[in-house]
This record gives sequence, C-alpha cells and structure tokens, in this order.
Amino acid sequence: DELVGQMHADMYDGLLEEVAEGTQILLDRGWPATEVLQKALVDGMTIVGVDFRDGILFVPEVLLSANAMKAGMNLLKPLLANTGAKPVGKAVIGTVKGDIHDIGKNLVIMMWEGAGLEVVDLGINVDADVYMRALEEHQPDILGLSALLTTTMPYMKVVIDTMKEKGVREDYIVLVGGAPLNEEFSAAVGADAYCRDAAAAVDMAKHYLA
Ligand code: B1M
Repeated sequence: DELVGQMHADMYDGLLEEVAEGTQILLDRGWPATEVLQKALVDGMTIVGVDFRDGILFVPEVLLSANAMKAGMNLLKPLLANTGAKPVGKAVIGTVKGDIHDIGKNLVIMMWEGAGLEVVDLGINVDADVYMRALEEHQPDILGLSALLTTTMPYMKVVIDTMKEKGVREDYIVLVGGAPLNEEFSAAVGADAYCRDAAAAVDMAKHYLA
C-alpha cells in the first residue's frame, strides 16, 4: 500500500500529524486496528531502528519518530479497548531502572487492556522498590517487566531477586519482554515467561490466568 510506505517515511521524518492522519485514513478504509498497528506503525519504527543502529539517525530524531508513533497509537487505543464488562485479571507493568523506552510497554498495555486485563502502568526507569510497593498496593496477578537495552535487562534479575528476598516471588506471574531478551534470558533471571511481542504478552497472560 502506497500510504503505508508514506507513513513509514513520515515516521522516519518525525512528522507527528502526518502519521496520525495516515493512521486515521487506514482506519477509515476499514483496516483492523491491529493491522494498522503492525504494518504502518511497528514496521515503520523497525526501519527507524536500523538507521539509528547504523548511526544515520540520532536520539533527537528518533525521539520525534517515537512521538509520531505514539500519536498513531493514541488513535488505535480506543479501538483495541476491551468491550467486555469485568476484568479477567490485573497486571502491574513498568520499564526497568535506567531504561526510558516505553513504546513496547505501552503497546503491551493497550493489548492487555483490550484482552480484558486491568493494568497499572508504573512508567519508565522503575526501581525495584517501586515495583515492590506497587505489588503490595495493587495485588495484581501479573508483573510485567520491559527492557530495551542490553545494559538494563540485567535489572530484571534485581527485581525478581528482590521479590524472592521478600518471599513474594511465587505470589505473582512474572512476564518479561523487550527486543534484546529471549527465552533463555527469561529463564535465567527467574521469570515465568518471555513475551516476544504484545500479542505473545496477551497469550501468556491468558495462559497463566486460565
Ligand atoms: Co533506543 N535503543 N536508545 N531510543 N531505541 C534501541 C533499543 C537500540 C536497539 C537501537 C539500536 O542501536 N539499533 C539500542 C540498544 C542497543 C543495545 O542495548 N544493545 C538503543 C540505544 C543504544 C539507545 C540509547 C542508549 C542511545 C543513546 O543515548 N546513545 C538511549 C538509551 C536511553 C535509556 O533508555 N536510558 C536510547 C534512546 C532512545 C529514544 C529516547 C530516542 C527512543 C525511545 C522513545 C520512547 O520509547 N519513548 C528510542 C527508540 C525509539 C529506539 C528504537 C529505535 C525503537 C524501540 C521501539 O519503540 N520499538 C530501538 C531499536 C529497535 O528496537 N529496533 C532502540 C517499537 C516497539 C513496538 O518494539 O520496544 O521491542 P519493542 O516492544 C515490543 C517487544 O519487545 C515486546 O512487545 C512490544 C510490542 O510488540 N515487549 C514486551 C517490550 N516490552 C515488553 C514487556 C512485556 C512483554 C513484551 O512485559 C510482559
């Protein structure tokens, strides 16, 4: 689709209004929200990621791209929202300490809410103590941890070890995700499961809540 290609270019250029407009046009054409999300927004950010890695794009530019993506996501959010009445479970999620990437986490939140979970978002750069307080306060079924950097993913172990120290590890299902992770890492830090993407996060939540 020509528009999808244009949206990738607009996201690359950090053009927030254009990305939002493109998102709306695809929806008006009858595209399902999940398809707009994947093909227009997530695939667009993948292209940005490659040039960021290769030193062609820099932080300020990628920040604009991220904000453009968020504008598109905001339009999809109500469409992915749960229509069912009572929540199937509760989750607390946050991006770990030292890490400010939040697009993936926000996507997981949107999809979880769409699947009927009540979600408490702790935001970014979350300290182990903040996770612990949130678990105590909200008593969720699931704790979700997100990390996008190889330098911050080890902090997941800090969080899970803190849970163990407090004797509460087994009270919660711990799901982890983020681009640099894999199943092996998830098992090594003592999580219950690794979620490759937001759809897997939904599948895992459903699996453990069933
Ligand atoms: Co950052 N960054 N970044 N960045 N950034 C990456 C992650 C990087 C891979 C880019 C690259 O070099 N190719 C690289 C990490 C390299 C590494 O660690 N080996 C990197 C770097 C180096 C950095 C900085 C250090 C750059 C610098 O300052 N020199 C810096 C770090 C800041 C910090 O956190 N302390 C930095 C900053 C930034 C921006 C602020 C500019 C911006 C973030 C804006 C924001 O989030 N608000 C940014 C962005 C946008 C990216 C890339 C381009 C895109 C990330 C993204 O949003 N992807 C990224 C490159 C890449 O990933 N290809 C990159 C889209 C999103 C939908 O996917 O986040 O993977 P993702 O989430 C997926 C799954 O992973 C999974 O589901 C999601 C949906 O399907 N998932 C979960 C994620 N979390 C989950 C939690 C769960 C379950 C599933 O819980 C249950």
